[in-house]
Amino acid sequence: MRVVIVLPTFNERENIGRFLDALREASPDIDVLVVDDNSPDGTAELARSVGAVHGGVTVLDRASKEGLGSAYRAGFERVLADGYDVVVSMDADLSHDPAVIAEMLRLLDDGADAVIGSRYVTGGGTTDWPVRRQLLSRWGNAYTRRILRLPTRDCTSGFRAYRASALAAIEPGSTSAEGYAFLTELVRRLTRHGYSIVETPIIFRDRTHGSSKMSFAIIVESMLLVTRWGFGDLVRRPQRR
Ligand SMILES: Nc1nc2c(ncn2[C@@H]2O[C@H](COP(=O)(O)OP(=O)(O)OP(=O)(O)O)[C@@H](O)[C@H]2O)c(=O)[nH]1
Ligand SMILES: [Mg+2]
Repeated sequence: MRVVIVLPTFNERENIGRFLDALREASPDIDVLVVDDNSPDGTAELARSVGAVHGGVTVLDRASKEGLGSAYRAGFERVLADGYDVVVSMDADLSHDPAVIAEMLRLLDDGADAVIGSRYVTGGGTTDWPVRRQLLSRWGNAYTRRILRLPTRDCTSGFRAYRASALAAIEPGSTSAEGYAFLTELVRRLTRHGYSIVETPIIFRDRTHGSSKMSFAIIVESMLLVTRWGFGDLVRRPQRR
């Protein structure tokens, strides 16, 4: 089974080396595609030099910072064309523990089409997050789940594994969201296509190096898109009966 991690990075120089080291320790055979948006701090060069030592690391260089959704679209397009069997997504800031990947692969093997590393199922959680960040994420996820009638407790976790055939079928290239709403958009499409999504608990650790790219605009985009999708569903629903 050929597995690849799509790893979007922007200014993760302090994390990328540590991330690749930890990944190689946990999963020596998994390839990595770093999708870097021309980070001014030299993340891409460092990823290349550490990657040359470890092997199996490719860097996709993009011209400028275009957002998480756009980075994933480019990365997914590349790895799906390359014929991988499983596509994993992770953050580069050490918030996601690479040791969990083995469990995700086991769940795919058991028949899941996608596995979400979930903070909001029993055994999952976040550490070191300020209360306002915890509330925002919890409230946002509860709202998203309810208004879009999604089966998952954590719709915005970036730590996931997809069966490549399922990911290709939902056509990530035609999504529109720029921020983390992109992740909700994929859950929504997987659900609509009838794919099985399994959540496995993760403990999300807040980054200790580098700075967050979360912005007010990204939060607003997510709330507006979720609300718009939800109302769209409401208008369409009676016609489907
Ligand atoms: N290529 C690319 N990567 C990005 C972009 N924005 C964020 N990332 C990366 O995507 C991953 C997750 O980023 P975010 O979900 O925005 O959150 P964050 O910056 O880690 O902020 P925290 O909330 O503190 O975790 C990290 O590896 C970031 O470096 C972007 O515009 N382009
Ligand atoms: Mg992060």
